[in-house]
Amino acid sequence: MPKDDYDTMVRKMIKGSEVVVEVLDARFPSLSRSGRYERMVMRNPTKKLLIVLNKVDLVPDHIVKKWRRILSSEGFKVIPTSARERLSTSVLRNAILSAVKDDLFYIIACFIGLPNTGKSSLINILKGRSSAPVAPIPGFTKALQALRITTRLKIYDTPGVISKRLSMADQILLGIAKPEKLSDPVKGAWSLVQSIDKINPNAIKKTYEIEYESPPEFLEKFAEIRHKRKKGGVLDIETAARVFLTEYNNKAKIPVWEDPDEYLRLKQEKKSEE
Ligand SMILES: Nc1nc2c(ncn2[C@@H]2O[C@H](COP(=O)(O)OP(=O)(O)OP(=O)(O)O)[C@@H](O)[C@H]2O)c(=O)[nH]1
Ligand SMILES: [Mg+2]
Repeated sequence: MPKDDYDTMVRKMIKGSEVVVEVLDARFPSLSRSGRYERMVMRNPTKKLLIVLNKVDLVPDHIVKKWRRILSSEGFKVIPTSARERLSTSVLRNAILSAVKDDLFYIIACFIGLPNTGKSSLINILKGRSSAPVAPIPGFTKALQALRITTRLKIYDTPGVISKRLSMADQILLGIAKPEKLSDPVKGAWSLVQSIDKINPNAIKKTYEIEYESPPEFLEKFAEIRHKRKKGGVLDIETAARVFLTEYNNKAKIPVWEDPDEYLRLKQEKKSEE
């Protein structure tokens, strides 16, 4: 289904829901936000928006706390969770139920967000058994799925929608660009190394114990230690690039997250320019 149709589907869901739960990747809260959907919910005073920072198991506590403070100060109710470790999922259920007034007995909530942030995983836990298919493949949920969580609460799982404002480099960093769909995986891998180095210059070096001066040098050494060679013994950089990208997406081995202080600094800078 084309991306625009997913967007239409999510908009329809937001229109039909009392509570909208925006699931962000706790590693990249600012990058994974959708201002457009947020504004759509905020414009309507009868709707409530909850922001979930999921995958907190991949981020140090003090970073999660800072993001929570920042987003709360912007006026949002923020709930940090980990579907993997089943952290705070009942807090999330209670927050959804108490977001609306008591006189409203039946509540419809929808979960929105970029692909792969953990929407289906969280809904499965709230439901208590696997109902929404989960996969390490971005764009796994293809259609709307309604799940009754309690007598009062029905939740719609929506497919993740990639915003047009996200650059390819950011999509790769967020792990939502499928390696097999990239026209040039080598350039994709270089871009990922560059993005990660910018945020945390030691993350890749420590994870793979490889010293390098540039992304191409890293990838060559990565191909070497993974024994990726073509017939004749020449290094197979393209296969190494795919392996590196796939590992990054599926195993979350590299410790990397957006810096909340940098976010605040940029926000301040923008303000003083206005
Ligand atoms: N480490 C970690 N991984 C998680 C967590 N929640 C989900 N995942 C993993 O993230 C991947 C995507 O999870 P899904 O629940 O399918 O994500 P989704 O948001 O429904 O994705 P789409 O359907 O593509 O929009 C899976 O490999 C999950 O196992 C979490 O809290 N921590
Ligand atoms: Mg899903």
